[in-house]
Amino acid sequence: MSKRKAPQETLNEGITDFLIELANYERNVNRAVHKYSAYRKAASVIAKYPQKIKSGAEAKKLDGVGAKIAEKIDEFLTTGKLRKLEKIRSDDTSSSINFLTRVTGIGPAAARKFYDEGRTNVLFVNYIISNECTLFFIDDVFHFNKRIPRAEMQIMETLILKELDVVDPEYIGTICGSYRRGAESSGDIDILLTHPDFTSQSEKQPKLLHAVVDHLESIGFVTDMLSKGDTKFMGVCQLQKDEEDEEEYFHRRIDIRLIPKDQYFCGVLYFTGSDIFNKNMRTHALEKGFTLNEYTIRPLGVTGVAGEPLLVDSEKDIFDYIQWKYKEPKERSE
Ligand code: DCP
Ligand code: MG
Ligand code: MN
Repeated sequence: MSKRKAPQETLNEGITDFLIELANYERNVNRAVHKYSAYRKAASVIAKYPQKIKSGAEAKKLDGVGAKIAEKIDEFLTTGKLRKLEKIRSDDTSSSINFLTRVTGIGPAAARKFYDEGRTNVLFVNYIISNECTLFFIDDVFHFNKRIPRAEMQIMETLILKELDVVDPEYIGTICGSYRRGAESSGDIDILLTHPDFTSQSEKQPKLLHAVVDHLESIGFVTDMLSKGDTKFMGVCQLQKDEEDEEEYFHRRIDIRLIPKDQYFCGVLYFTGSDIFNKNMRTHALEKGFTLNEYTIRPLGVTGVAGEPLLVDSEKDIFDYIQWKYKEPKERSE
């Protein structure tokens, strides 16, 4: 996508490249998310700057470029390289960790853990990743087995909905799962996402999902990727500690699904669960002559063949079709 940018955007490529390399180093090796963001921000304002930068002082006038970065720009402009980067590149630990993050698609925390465990074999790491959190040390670093307190879920919900709006105010997002049912704690974060541009009749729009994931990654919230498809992302996230917070937040499992607008409410109903409630509701739907799944509700003909999907504009519509009393998410444990 960025291949065909206007020519002036490559004017300062030398500078933006080294800033991004430094950003990745800070995130992947030092786990310094704020430094990572600072370098990213500087790279992004410089990429938009329409002239060739001739000095650190000139760059420093831009919002997001501070004294330290200006100094590095001067060094780069006079010597054509950066001692700090040369050192990083020749360092064993940082190049191994960087390598793992690039090749396996895992994030910095996991990469560091793998490295510390002496497991730098990419195939091995891939194997572990594909068997998701079955190994003690993955569990140890991510705390996947620890439930997420509701208060933390609420902070994440606020953050996610706010950031969705930043990417595009037209997104609609709902945190489903046990959280939506009012649970005091949740096992993971289940986000459903839709956008008016995406319906079951339109083409696939993986970009709508990836834009959100990339953004959540760029602010340091999404830390690791376990799998990324056109409509489903599975990964790891972590709230950043803020000045007033006493303790660090754990890594948490996060699932994001992109759903066509016309199938959104069937999706929300399904992913709100519980699984037992879903099963019971389906059984009831069948008794009333409908087949219900995570995508659609369809009437069953006398021969048992499902017809066209019915129009659904809310969860309540689905209850109405099957003549069932509406149940609030809180009442959906079974
Ligand atoms: N679901 C289902 N059948 C399954 C798996 C999932 O109906 N076999 C639906 C109901 C679940 C929802 O998807 O509520 C989300 O799945 P989770 O495994 O995340 O379950 P919960 O969010 O309900 O519980 P937890 O707090 O453990 O995450
Ligand atoms: Mg869940
Ligand atoms: Mn889930």
